[in-house]
Amino acid sequence: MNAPESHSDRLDLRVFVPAVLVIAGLILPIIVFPESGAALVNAAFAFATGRFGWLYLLAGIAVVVFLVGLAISRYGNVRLGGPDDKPEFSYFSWVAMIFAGGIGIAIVNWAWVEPIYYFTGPPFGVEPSSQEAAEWALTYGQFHWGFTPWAFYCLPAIPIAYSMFVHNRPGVRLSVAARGVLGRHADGWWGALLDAVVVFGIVGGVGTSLGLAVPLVSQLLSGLLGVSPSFMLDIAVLLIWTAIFSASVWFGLAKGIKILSDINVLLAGVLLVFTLVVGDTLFMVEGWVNSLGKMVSNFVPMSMWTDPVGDSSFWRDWTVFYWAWWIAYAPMMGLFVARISRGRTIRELIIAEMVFGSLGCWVFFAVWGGYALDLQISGTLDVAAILSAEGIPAAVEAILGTLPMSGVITTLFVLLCFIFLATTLDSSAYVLASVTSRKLSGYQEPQRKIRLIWAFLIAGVGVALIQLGGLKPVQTSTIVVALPMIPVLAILAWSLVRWLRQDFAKKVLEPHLVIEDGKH
Ligand code: NM2
Repeated sequence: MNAPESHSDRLDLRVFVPAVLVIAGLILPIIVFPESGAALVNAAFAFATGRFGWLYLLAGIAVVVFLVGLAISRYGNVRLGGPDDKPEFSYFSWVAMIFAGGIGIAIVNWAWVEPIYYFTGPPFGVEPSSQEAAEWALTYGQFHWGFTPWAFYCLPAIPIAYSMFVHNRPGVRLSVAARGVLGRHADGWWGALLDAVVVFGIVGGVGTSLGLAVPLVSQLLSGLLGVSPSFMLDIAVLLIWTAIFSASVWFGLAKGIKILSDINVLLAGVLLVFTLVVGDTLFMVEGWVNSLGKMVSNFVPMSMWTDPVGDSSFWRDWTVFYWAWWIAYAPMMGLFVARISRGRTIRELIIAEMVFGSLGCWVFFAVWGGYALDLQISGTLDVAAILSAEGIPAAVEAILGTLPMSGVITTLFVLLCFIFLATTLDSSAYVLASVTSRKLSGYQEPQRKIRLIWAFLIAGVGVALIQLGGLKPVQTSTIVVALPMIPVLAILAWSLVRWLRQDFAKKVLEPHLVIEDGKH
């Protein structure tokens, strides 16, 4: 283990100040000039997804092919760490942290309602609300939360972990992982720009997640407590959230983030099993099996469907939007997952993300999505009508209301919402603190003080966005940031391949393939 340099964990003002300025510089105008700010951001978004929608799709399938190839190749055996490095966490906690870090409040909103949107507005020119539409509805949920997005999450983690634990380079930053290609520019302006964009992406992303989460939880709480929704309730919800995730980030990886992630996964498991048992179990299970088959056999067409002749908007509105959203979170996830993956092999990392990450999301969509679709098709509850009239929080509340013991279940669900978002926020604050520390090694934790500063900054951005209504433009601009991230992903992959070739080509090829004489 490398002895950390003294003061290496101090706040690095050279990164912290520009990062805060970038956040303020991008968020303040949106809040101060809401109309022109929103118009500008929307134009940038329309440009990115309108002109470059195809690029997001190509990037998606390319990343899947690259990672599957890497996992199968002999480089998959390369251990992210020195010969004495043992994994820091148990397999369950490691996978739980990966899952809970990258999946937040979005899944508890969308798993219930996303299939309903697909059912009423299906792809491939299918008749809305038809049997075919129902099958695609379940399939697309699995696709948009499956291999491709998890591959986006996984890619940056590998070169970052490689730089941290194989090369033992200090600095938990994306620029460090791009060094294989950027060379010494990684320490100069290019590197600084890259890290500033990453910080903005993370703060914008978590700010938006908070903004999505507070209305949902406020709606559910106001129903449960019999109080009417108000600004004070929103702020109370936000304060509880801040207390939970600040505590978790204060206690650090092993005592805070890990424990909260374990609870997160277990509580989600309880609610999923409950829904599976009390709902039409067979419909959900059959729906899942069917949709996995449909996804596998249509994986390439779904991945590359740009509808050039029909020019429908499904692929842009959903696939491109989702790919961009996941890419926006990918640097945060890369930094976080790299930090917790010391001692794992490249193959293990790819399997944990692409297989177990996807599996986790699939279960949510199969069970909650299947349950909601069953309500819709059987006529028990017109979820689609509630969605279009009152929005997602009201639809989720109505769906929860159809479950037996709905009061208890809704209470547990609210608890799950709190924990699910908190586990994304604590990883984000942890990563931001690492990025803005001087030269942290992969063996150190960022200072508590810096972790808390970021926790409060995130909460502050959340309050400002809720209060001043800048949520949508900030979400949109976070997604716009995903476009320049596509070449960055390519640079990271290239860096990794270069390093692997330099460091391991001979080792990987020689010893394993020799058949010793006389042994046959
Ligand atoms: N993703 C998974 O709030 C959240 O759930 C953050 C969103 C990228 C769609 C992650």
